[in-house]
Amino acid sequence: MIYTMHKFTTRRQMNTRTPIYEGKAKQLFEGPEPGTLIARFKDDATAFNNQKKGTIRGKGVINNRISEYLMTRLSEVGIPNHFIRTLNMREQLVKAVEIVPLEVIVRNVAAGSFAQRFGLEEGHPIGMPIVEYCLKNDKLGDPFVAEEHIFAFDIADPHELDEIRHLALRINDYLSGLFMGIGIRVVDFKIEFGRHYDEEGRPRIILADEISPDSCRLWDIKTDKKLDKDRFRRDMGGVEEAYQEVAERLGVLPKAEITEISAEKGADA
Ligand code: ADP
Ligand code: AIR
Ligand code: ASP
Repeated sequence: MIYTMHKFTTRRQMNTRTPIYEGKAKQLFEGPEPGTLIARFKDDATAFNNQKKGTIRGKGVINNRISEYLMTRLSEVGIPNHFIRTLNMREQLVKAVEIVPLEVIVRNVAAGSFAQRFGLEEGHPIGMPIVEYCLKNDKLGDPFVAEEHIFAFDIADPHELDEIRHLALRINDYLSGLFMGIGIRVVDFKIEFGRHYDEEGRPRIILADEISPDSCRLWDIKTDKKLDKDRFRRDMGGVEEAYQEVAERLGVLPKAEITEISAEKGADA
């Protein structure tokens, strides 16, 4: 209800603003102050590097809220990140960073491409969390890269990569505990980092982009029910409901608002 006014503002603004970047799941606009950006979360969903396309109704609203919530909690435990504040149902203000073009993946349980690569059943436990790096390049299919590639191609220096790995593992610890508390296992996730420059022009590595059911594998602890984008990737049905369930369990979207989102026609038009 409290979002009604913002909703209209957003739609009007959308007609006059030009994104500076149009991604698969988000648009980026210039922010109101220098060094800021507005991230607008869309309902568009893609998988397998854009080969499969669709819409998940209400996803943008839910991911905006979930990402806000998780980034705020992570700030509280000292994980630096780009989130500044929520602007409306689909938009948040973030610090503009120079993205380190890596998809940083942390895995706790075998699933997806990892299960395939090593011939493991999905759900097979991994002895310790594993951090993997893929080059963020859709045209090349986000190829897997080793640390040596990262240094040789000047994607990040050893000090930065140390920081990225250290933060990724801390984020994994924190998220695993937080989701455990609501009966969800964090199977794996993808995060992105960027360089944020302070007033003296010194770069600092901070967490950027989003953390949401688009970027994580989240399974119900008791039933192993998938509550994430795999439902879309694998045509499992119940996609919207899964995103809603994560939001509800986290307590970030009251049921009444979820009903409103579900009923919204052309929410992302
Ligand atoms: P993609 O580019 O992979 O299609 P999205 O649709 O989510 O992904 O678009 C968001 C884009 O914004 C991503 O390319 C991501 O790297 C970039 N990004 C995320 N956070 C920031 C930030 N704080 N500053 C600059 N770029 C960012
Ligand atoms: N991921 C990777 N690229 C985009 C995304 N969202 C995420 C998946 C999964 C993890 O990274 O959502 O949580 C590992 O994906 P995969 O396909 O390599 O097993
Ligand atoms: N986000 C990537 C894509 O849009 C990969 C994925 O989520 O499957 O294709």
